[in-house]
Amino acid sequence: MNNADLIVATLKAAGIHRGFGIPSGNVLPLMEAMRRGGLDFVLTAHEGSAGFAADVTGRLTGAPGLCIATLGPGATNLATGVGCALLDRSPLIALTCDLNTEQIGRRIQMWIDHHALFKPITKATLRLERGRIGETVSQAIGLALSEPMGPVHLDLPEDVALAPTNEAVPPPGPRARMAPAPNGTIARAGELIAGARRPIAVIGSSAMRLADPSLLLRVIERHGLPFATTTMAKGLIDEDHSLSLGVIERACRQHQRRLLRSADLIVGLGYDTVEVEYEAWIAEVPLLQVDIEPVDIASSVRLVHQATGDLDASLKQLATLPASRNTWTEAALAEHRQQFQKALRPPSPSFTAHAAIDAVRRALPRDGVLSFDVGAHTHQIASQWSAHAPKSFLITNGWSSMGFGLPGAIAAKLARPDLPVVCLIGDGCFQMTCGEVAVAKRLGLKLPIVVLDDKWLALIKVKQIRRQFPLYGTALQDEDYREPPAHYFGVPAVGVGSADALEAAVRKALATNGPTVIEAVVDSDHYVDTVYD
Ligand SMILES: Cc1ncc(C[n+]2csc(CCOP(=O)(O)OP(=O)(O)O)c2C)c(N)n1
Ligand SMILES: [Mg+2]
Repeated sequence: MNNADLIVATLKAAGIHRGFGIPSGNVLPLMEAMRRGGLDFVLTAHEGSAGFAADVTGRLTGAPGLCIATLGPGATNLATGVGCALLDRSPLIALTCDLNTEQIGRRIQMWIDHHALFKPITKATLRLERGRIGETVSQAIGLALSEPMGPVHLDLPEDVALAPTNEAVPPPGPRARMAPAPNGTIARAGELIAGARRPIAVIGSSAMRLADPSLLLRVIERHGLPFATTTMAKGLIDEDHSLSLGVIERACRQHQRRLLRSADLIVGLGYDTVEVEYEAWIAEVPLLQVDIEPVDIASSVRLVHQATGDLDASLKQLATLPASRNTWTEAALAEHRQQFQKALRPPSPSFTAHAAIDAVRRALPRDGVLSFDVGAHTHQIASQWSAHAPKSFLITNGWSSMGFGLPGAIAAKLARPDLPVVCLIGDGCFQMTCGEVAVAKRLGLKLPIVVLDDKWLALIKVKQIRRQFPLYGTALQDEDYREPPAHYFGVPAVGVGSADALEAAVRKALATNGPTVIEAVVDSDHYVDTVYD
């Protein structure tokens, strides 16, 4: 056994079954160990995508995602995906394969200091050294999985990878549990909830990592709390619930702000301000925060109390306190939901982006997984989509990088082959990551890839309009629309110009082996009203 074999065995023992990346000569010893050891290497088109795919794998499997790159430019490409795992709090191991130990630090082709590169975008960056391989990989896994979860970087010199070892494969370490919130803090939280007449809970992305997400529903129902969510927390409770208010701070956010500001208590449940700061929307409403980290707020925010500690433990306690009551009525909440959803769909004779998103929702079964991307479409999808289950609504909002959607969908389909998965992305994001279409093809993934072709980097166009800048540098396509080619990289491509045609195309693609690119030619002019209201 060499050190590369030991690394592979240690990763496998932690439940890691695949790694995404792009090789070079320096990576080959590790890849050979992966082949021998039965840890799949998934070749991506870009290392950034490997990072996003590993992030999503971490979210869905509970074991850290793994991504692999060569030195220098491989590492810098990988960095974009690794940063995603930092700000979206996903467990991830980023492995860079380096020169031989004695060459490190010299002026040699491709070499840069990987530890300096990864320091600001990881929880730790560690050197793999002879004799300390098992403990270092175990340490990295433990750190990635401790709250707040995140990425850890490991640098593997080629000679270390190839060196024989007699270290034993370390057993998987115990999962670090956070301490519960200090005694009495949850009881106080319960008193505040019981004393409020118009409380609203806002569920955030820390709750995505609950061991038992059903605790959220128990708290909400116990105390009759109307609940909204951040973008990433959608689906943790079925949005068809009668207490559901939908997402905050996305399309038609003023509707949501008006309601939130009419509350007399906001209860942040796992609310991580990395998605959106409280001061953006909370105004004067008192805040009760229940999360894993102390709250990060501007001085304007009226924090009345916070309970910081293990979120499962906090919610379990909240769910067993005596039930509380408030003055909200189901009718008022239903009316609000209906007005919000109506505002998101301004009528238009053309094939709108909102109609396209609804068509995709209709075609994807309730339990299906959506992976989407960053742009104006993100705002529209977040507000308009109804999510019904945890881990069914995949997006980056802490990192908010274009290029997440397609590798995210590929990783989701690999992790959950039993579930239907749809990728829904803007044309700008498609242009950034279209090479991954070939990856989906090679892997034989049943995957509709819906591209919202609106000819613009629409989010930036809308910002130009709002700020009265002339439109410049944001158009993606000047010429008139042309039907897409018959295929991209052997993946069939179809153009659709209506909601019905899109729905039919997605249904057909979900029943077809392999991926399908569906280009939906949409009119996104309504974003000026819906996305920035
Ligand atoms: C890596 C990266 N570069 C730039 C941005 C800024 N940005 C956010 S949305 C967007 C436009 C996305 O265009 P498209 O995919 O067509 O989506 P649309 O806004 O048209 O829905 C840009 C450039 C970003 N978030 N990430
Ligand atoms: Mg666009």
